[in-house]
Amino acid sequence: MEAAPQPPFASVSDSRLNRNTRSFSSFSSSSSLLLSRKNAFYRNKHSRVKFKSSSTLCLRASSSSSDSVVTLLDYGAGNVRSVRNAIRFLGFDIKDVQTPEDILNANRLIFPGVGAFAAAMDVLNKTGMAEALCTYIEKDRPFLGICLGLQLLFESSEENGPVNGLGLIPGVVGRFDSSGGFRVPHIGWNALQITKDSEILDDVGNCHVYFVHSYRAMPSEDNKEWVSSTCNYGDKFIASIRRGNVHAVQFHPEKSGDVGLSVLRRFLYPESTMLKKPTEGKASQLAKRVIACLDVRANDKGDLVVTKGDQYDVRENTKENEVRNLGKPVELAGQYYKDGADEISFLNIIGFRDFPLGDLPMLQVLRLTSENVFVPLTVGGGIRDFTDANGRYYSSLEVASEYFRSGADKISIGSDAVYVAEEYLKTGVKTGKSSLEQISRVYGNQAVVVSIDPRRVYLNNPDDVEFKAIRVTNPGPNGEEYAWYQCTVSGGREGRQIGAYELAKAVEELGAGEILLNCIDCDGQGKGFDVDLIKLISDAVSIPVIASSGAGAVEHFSEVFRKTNASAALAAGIFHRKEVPIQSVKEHLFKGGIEIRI
Ligand code: 1PR
Repeated sequence: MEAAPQPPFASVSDSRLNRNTRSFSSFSSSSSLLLSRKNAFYRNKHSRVKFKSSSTLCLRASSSSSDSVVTLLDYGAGNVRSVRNAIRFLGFDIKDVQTPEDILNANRLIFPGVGAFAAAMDVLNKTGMAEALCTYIEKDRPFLGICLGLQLLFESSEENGPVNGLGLIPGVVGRFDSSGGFRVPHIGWNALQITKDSEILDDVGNCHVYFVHSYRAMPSEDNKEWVSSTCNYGDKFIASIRRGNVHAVQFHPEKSGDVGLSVLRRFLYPESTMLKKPTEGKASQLAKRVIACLDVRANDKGDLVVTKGDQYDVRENTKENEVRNLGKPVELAGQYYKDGADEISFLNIIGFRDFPLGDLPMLQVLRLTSENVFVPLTVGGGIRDFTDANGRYYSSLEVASEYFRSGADKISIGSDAVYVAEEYLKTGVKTGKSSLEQISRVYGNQAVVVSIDPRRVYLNNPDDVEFKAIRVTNPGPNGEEYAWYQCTVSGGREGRQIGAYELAKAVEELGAGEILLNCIDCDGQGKGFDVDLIKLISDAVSIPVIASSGAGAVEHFSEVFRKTNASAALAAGIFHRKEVPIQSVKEHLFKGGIEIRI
């Protein structure tokens, strides 16, 4: 069993997060996050669960009693830190499964399946846990499977298969079909159609929950007695199952904000007297996401700060020429979560020159943020193979793994993806050894974002270059009507001989699950996204594209969603400078009929 966790939202002392002995962040202000959290639970002195509709408290479950312990089946294939954090946040201790007997003896078992189906089944079979799981579930013991933890209950999966599953539920897990224009992986906040009373979904109502997966199980006559909700994404797939005390969800409650926490809470406190919350939201389909991005780097004093550049120049235009400081990373991330950001990205913008695993404060930022922020976290910067000063070699997979272990749900690769794509386009060979291929093989495509940093190069004639050039809406400085988008590396410092279009298509083939599409010309300008570029790339690939750079007003968000196939829009400066709150963006989109998570 793990050591007792920090109380939720305990103030983090500056010493937990410092570089060069300087403090640069504390989470103390984020206690307001908890204070505003509605419907927190508490146990009174008789240890009975009560629901307090606008509680300011989230006390731990009685630590002496065995019902304050949740058994967690983590077979070590990936990041289950978020699930752990959510369980602790709700006041429970965690007992990790070490042997099959731990499963059989559990009072409550959570199985957050991660990684690939075949690899997971292999571990479960070899360790005897598959049999123990079947016995536990057949005895109708309290169980909650999450994501792959739902899929493994079925007969088999097509993922690198067919591969046999636990065989408890009739059906085959198959891949989403992207031929109808639906982007795969299915990433984002989608709506549930609840088909039967499942108790743990009582507060979901018409709210969105967060999905991230490429495979899904389908409802059928044979499994209809299990299905408690479905979701539409191209086809209608199983979003959750429930039979007796056995529950499983395809979405991620630990990443679905307050609504997701309520799902976990209802599983953890089954005998509570909680009232069903009135249905709020208006969810009907996959929502467009609004992402807050935090460019992070050390300033000249060595403090890790959130900064923001103009066209990637992050230094103030003063005599001192210091790095612009817009706040503390953990604190700002907590604030954006509270404000309704659907996702938060941290970009370590000088990761290309520092060794990221030497950058312990950045890892600490992730660890602390993930304790209290229950929406997806992406981290990028410096993910590549690296040999340190002592000659020790670290693979990009090791670097990414450390980010995942520290709380990242997705990693983002910038410069290295450019080198990898260049090599792939030159040789036509997938070596399987590149950062992109290795990380997506181990953690899944959905966990790998490629961040593209292109710069416009204007042309009079599109045939003047070997790269994809397009007619641009706003001609260049000399009246040029065309442009190609040249990829850069090292934070825009070096232009490469590859276009954003060629790069996007290559990295999709190599295993990227999503593209973060910046534009150096628009970055920090507040004049709107580069709609030409975003349309070009989002039409060229079938993975989700995040539009980035240039947001200056709420209208820029509706424009990019109306005119392109972007799945999400990211902004930095307007949020950091408090010019446009996230809620205003959401209200504007909602009023304009664009589906968003409320
Ligand atoms: O190359 O793998 O080490 O990754 C480095 C990462 O850091 C890349 O994702 C790259 O985009 C980012 N980066 C490097 N230098 C800078 C810089 O600004 N000097 N940040 C930088 C780029 C990220 C954008 C920005 C939007 C929105 N900024 O996503 O947040 O343009 O800004 P806005 O709304 O204020 O216009 P590697």
